[in-house]
Amino acid sequence: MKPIKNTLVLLSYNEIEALKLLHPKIPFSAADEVFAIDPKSTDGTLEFYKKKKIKCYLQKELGRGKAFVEALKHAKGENIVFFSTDGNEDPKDIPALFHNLEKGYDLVIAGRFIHKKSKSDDSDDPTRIRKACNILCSGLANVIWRTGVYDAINGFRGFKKDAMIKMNLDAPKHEIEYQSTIRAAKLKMKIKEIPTHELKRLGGFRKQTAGTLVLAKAFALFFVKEFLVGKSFKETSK
Ligand SMILES: Nc1nc2c(ncn2[C@@H]2O[C@H](COP(=O)(O)OP(=O)(O)O)[C@@H](O)[C@H]2O)c(=O)[nH]1
Ligand SMILES: [Mg+2]
Repeated sequence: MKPIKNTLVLLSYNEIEALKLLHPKIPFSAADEVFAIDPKSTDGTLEFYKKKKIKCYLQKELGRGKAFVEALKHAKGENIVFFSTDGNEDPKDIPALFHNLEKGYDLVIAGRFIHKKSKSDDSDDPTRIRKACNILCSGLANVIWRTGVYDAINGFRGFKKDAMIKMNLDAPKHEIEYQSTIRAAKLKMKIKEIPTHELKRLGGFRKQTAGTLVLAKAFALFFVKEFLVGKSFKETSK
């Protein structure tokens, strides 16, 4: 039997509309192991996974951060790529994320900003305030921790499993991605950003329903907390 090297994690919360359209486009052959993490969707997502014989682990608590931590418990591969099934992420980028992890990077981020070939989906952000906040947060993390990336926040990313364990991530919600970029930099890990085109959501609705200002405040508070934590998170690492 082929050893499990690459694990693909599908993240969903009531995404049946997008999942049905995305499924034929996902390059499953790039992974040796595929499973989903889901906080008990009620729209047919779980039944779809069953029909397609995709193993699904149910989260006990809601939140993307909780989903990342749950995935880490189950992943057998040394390389883990997270793919959100709402249509925003281009499945064509999955092999490139695995490829860069295989090359030895600890964290590989699909970046939506600044790079010539990058593009963000701003269809629900007409004033571009959310985009500006994302770029600002990414810039601040770069100035303080030298992350070296333009997009510190996008959830479309891959980790070396060992690196993810060392990061000892504990942000419960959407701050998890920002936390992982910051902690990778604090630990002087090898980070790579590859350009991506963020696509439009395919049906369903955003789960992150808070307004831009509420989110900006949450990220600002998180930023201060991560600043105060410094490198002390390492002490509790397994
Ligand atoms: N497993 C899991 N997925 C989630 C959770 N919350 C959101 N997602 C998924 O994460 C992706 C992005 O979420 P969304 O709220 O749409 O955020 P946005 O893309 O930043 O607008 C979607 O595929 C959601 O279904 C959660 O608690 N658990
Ligand atoms: Mg989305």
